[in-house]
Amino acid sequence: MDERGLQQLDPEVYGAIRSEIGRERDSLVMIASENYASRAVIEAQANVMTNKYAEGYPGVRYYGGCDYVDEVERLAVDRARKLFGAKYANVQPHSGSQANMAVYLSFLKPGDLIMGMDLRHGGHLSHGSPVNFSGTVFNSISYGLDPKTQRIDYDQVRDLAKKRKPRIIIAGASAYPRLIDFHRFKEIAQEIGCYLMADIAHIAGLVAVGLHPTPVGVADFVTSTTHKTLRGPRGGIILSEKKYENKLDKGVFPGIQGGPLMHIIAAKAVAFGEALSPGFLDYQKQVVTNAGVLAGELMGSGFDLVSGGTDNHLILIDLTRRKITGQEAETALGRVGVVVNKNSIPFDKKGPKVTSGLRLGTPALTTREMKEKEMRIIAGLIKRVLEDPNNESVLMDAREVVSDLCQTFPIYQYLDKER
Ligand code: DSN
Repeated sequence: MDERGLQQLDPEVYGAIRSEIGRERDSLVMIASENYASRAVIEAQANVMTNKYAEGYPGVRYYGGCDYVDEVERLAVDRARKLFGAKYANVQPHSGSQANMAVYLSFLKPGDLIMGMDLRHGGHLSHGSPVNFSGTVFNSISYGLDPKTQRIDYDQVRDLAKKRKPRIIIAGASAYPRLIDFHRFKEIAQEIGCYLMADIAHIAGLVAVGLHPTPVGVADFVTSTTHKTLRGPRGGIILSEKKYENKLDKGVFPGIQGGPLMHIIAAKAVAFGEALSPGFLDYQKQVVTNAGVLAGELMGSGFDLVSGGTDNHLILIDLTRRKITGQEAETALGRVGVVVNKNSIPFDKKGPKVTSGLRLGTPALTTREMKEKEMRIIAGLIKRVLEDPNNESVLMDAREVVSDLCQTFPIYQYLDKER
């Protein structure tokens, strides 16, 4: 076998990866769903377990040679259960969407009615959007936010659920800056006799340390990704009760997946171990503090925020009253090295490719150990850029501020030694 390293064997791919390392280091990553995985997580996913087929579950596989992959899957499951206080964990879903798909297909029939938050109000594609499998395999209806408070209108959720009687209600979001009351959702689900699924992909890290009320033990099913606030490898998990174990296990494999990605499961185990360590609470506290300070500074500078602030790791700026669209704002900030994404806001008059909103998050900046002081600096530069996006001298100054911050808060220094 050719045992040359990547740099020698494939300089093109190696070059792109080196460029990506540079991009992640030299910019302020403020996409609310992104983070920097630790060295240990990255090392764990770049391992020979990528070679191993392991259809089935630990101890009951359809392939020989599974002793060591069994070991890492057991570790991942045990740690996930401990981290979230769950009776059951499945760590095999390749992604959050796969986790959601496995739940739906385990407990619903094609054509059944599902009910999630409207994508345009902050929901997720896999919660019933018509352009996603969840809205084509199943019939779907959606609840939205209260136009005044821009928070979940639980009375509307209840009225809609009582009228339309979905088989499952999905509580969870991709762009909702406020706490979600899973108990209120559970009451509604119980009232109409349907399942409740909580998708905590965005807030999993906060939930793990108790900074957001947990849906575990409240919702029938809890799904998540592992790479956002949880800071693990890209992937998904399902948490639930013992009574649903058989159906969920079969729903994932053979239901929707074949061989699990055992190298990723090894990295999930590492990430759950990191999340169980005491430092993780401090990290999550700082994520929330940073988001609060950033929100306060932006509002102090005259920006409108959806719902008037944040309780979690993300902020949604409403640009309606400004002379700039979400798309233009994303581009302008991108030019100075602040990486964000345009995002629809509730009742947005602009389409999803333009939008009137900008979503910002603090998980990645906080991993770089930035704190309140840096949030104030960043809020100032966002204001200057968004108010004068075509002024080259404003952009040049902002680029310098970004560069100073990136140098003061370095990341992935160990990769320099691995050229
Ligand atoms: N696309 C992810 C996000 O950015 O929130 C959700 O899957």
